Amino acid sequence: MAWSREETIGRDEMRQIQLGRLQKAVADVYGKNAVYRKWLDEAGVKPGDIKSLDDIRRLPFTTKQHIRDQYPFGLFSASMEDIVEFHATSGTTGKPVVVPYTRNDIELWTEVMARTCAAAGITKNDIVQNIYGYGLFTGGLGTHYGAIRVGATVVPMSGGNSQRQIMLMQDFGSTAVASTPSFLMHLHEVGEQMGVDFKKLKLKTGLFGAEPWSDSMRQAIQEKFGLKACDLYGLTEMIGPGVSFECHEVRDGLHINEDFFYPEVIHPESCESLPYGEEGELVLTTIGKEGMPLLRYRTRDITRLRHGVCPCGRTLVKMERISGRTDDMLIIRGVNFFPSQIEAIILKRQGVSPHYMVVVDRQGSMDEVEVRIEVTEEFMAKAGADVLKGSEKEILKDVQLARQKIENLKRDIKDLIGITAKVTLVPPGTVPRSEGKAKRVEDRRPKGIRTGRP
Ligand code: DLL
Repeated sequence: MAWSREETIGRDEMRQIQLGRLQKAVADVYGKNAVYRKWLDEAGVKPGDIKSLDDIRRLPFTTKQHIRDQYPFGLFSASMEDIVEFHATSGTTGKPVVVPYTRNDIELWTEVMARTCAAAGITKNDIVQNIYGYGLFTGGLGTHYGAIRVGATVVPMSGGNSQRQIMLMQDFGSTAVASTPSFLMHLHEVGEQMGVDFKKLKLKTGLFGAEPWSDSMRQAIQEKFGLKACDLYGLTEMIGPGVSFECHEVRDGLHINEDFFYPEVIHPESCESLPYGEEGELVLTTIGKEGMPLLRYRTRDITRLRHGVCPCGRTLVKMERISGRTDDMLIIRGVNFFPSQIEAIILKRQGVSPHYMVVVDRQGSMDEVEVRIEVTEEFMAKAGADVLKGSEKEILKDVQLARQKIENLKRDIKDLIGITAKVTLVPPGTVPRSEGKAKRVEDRRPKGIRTGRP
């Protein structure tokens, strides 16, 4: 069942709501923020020029760099006395992006996250173990607000503390979990060492996002934990988690909260708007936010949009699961690929685990790719035992098996992506783990030649 009426209204009514809110958003930034007023003046657009939704194309784009250039408060449209909370990106590649929330923004966030929780099937009968980080990262508090709004009991764990997470998951009988998919896979490893069978726990729902994850990863999580995994998308600049969500009934694309975030898809190079159904970069405009409304924000995330009524009854426009980012995209010897494609390959093969790292380097004028993949504990234990036994025949068999695995993985990578990569099998636990988003790429090439993109 949908949480709010707006999730199931007709197209005409939605477009009317969107137009009214878009007009207000443009008038607000023009009237309340000197930087946006300058940008709009430069683009030759006045708030009164927005007469239809198509007029959004007349507005200039906003990029992460634009926000960084105004660090920390230059793009705020509300005064400090109306701001009640800050969040920010981690800022690993420079100054963080700081986002302010007014009371109404917190209300909007709570509303979209309540929709998300309800769509995943979370109710007041659930105990939600919230593993997203609390603090400046938006995952923890966003999920917290939404879960409380639907009446669930929140266990505000934040990230890390794997053994404690598992202990409380067992003792409290958590029925839902909210986490990055990579961290949950890590918990499974730790749990296995503790002798925990996660399938016997009460978990039945999972809210996963904050990083790209494949359908194979979804299947692996569902099998290992015996739960239903729903995707959840968002970004700090917009609000945090809650831009779009999957319904547990269908899980085929994410419903966009388009009454608050107006979506477009553009060609990442020509910046032309693309029709529904075509893949490109997602661009979002906040229509309803007060602290820092953003016009046509370039997310760098790649997806496509779809209209239509979902069998769950929601009429909200859907976006496909994110296939990668324009700026994460690796271009190796002219071939474009996303590291997440490697994950799907690994998950199909026995004896290796989905902990991997793609290392890109340049030898002379050639790009070289190495994919480091962890073997499973079982594989390692058997090989170790054979060495101890000193059985030459068995050791030889293990080596042959490892070689075969490497060849198979190399072939899979070549078939899917078209590049010849070096595959190295490494012992379990040696690929660095992250408590938040997994870091999958180490690009050692000089900066200018990494992706060929600005
Ligand atoms: O990751 C907000 C969030 C928290 C979303 C918890 C979902 C759950 P940022 O740290 O600003 O915000 O990172 C935003 O993460 O532009 C995407 O590239 C990526 N991302 C977020 N959700 C997904 C997802 C949070 N479901 C960036 N699938 C976005 C793929 C995702 N990528």
